[in-house]
Amino acid sequence: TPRVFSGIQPSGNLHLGNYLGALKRFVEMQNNGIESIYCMVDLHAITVWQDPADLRNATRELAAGFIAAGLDPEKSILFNQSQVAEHTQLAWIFNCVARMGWMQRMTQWKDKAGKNQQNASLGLFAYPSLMAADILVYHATHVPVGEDQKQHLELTRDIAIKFNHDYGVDFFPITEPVIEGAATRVMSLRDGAKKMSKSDTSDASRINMTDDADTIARKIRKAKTDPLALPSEAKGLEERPEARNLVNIYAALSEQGVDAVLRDLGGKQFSEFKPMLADLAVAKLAPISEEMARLMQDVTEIDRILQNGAARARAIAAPILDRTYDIVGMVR
Ligand code: AQP
Repeated sequence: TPRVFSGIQPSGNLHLGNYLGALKRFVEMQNNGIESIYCMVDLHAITVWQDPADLRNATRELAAGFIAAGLDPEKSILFNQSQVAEHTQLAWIFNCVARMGWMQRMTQWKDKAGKNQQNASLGLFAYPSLMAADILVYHATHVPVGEDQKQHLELTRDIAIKFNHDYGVDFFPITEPVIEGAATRVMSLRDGAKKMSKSDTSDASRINMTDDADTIARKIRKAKTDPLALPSEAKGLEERPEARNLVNIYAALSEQGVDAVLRDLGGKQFSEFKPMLADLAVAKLAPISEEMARLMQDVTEIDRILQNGAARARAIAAPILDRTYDIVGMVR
């Protein structure tokens, strides 16, 4: 039976890319009746420095974002990673399965560690091993993510394959990444070559889930574009990364294909298209951000939901970790 797992880091600035690439699709999976486990991955967040008070707030705000976007804590399991110790316990086993060379090839490691790798945290280097544990401690079969996580998911498969091979078992499933839709890689509004990112120092580069209507409209109005009109088919967006990005966002928000959008809107200038996109973005995001703000007024309720989710998550993870320890030869 299919089981879905995915996570988002509570590192602040939850943005439109996280929503379209991840959250919105989590809700679709849940509503298709697939057993779904979603995690605020706080242990991943601290691989780079997080102020403790900010981390606490970002974790609750992310949980509010999940619920406001349509995740039902009764149907899906919602929790934060550090409350289920089995993730880190399995990650240690995987640290002993994975190879240094595998980690060194990860583009996120290279990007985030930058030039001074010696000064990056050991946690940042081992990040993909913990991510493999997040997924495999539930024997999850499908992982909905944005395009940027594809390489980490391939590594998750490699770890499962090597574990199964080394111990001569058929224990961990080979998970399928689910990377689909018009917005698997939402780009920065200021630079069509960079992905929209929480850590971009320019706030104008992204639409935050907490932005109000005026801010969203202003950021879209100022988004970088080219002087041409919209083409009438997707082919016409090749070599036009900024235009393609805005059309992809429109398509994803309006739940249409890019070709369908361009059949309607081809020939329009950006001066006309941008206000349409802004109206659509506000219509879709404002109810979510309002609900997030409402939920954040009662953090004890959020904490209760996370705690309850953690207990349900642990009930699945504990027996799988136990069997893993048996396979590895730990005396119990
Ligand atoms: N620009 C994006 N387009 C589509 N999907 C995206 N995701 C992230 N950025 C985009 C997806 O969101 C989920 C959670 O991401 P995360 O917080 O775990 O990872 P991240 O890559 O660290 O997010 P950011 O926003 O880019 O943060 P920084 O700046 O720290 O790198 C994942 O499914 C991811 O694919």
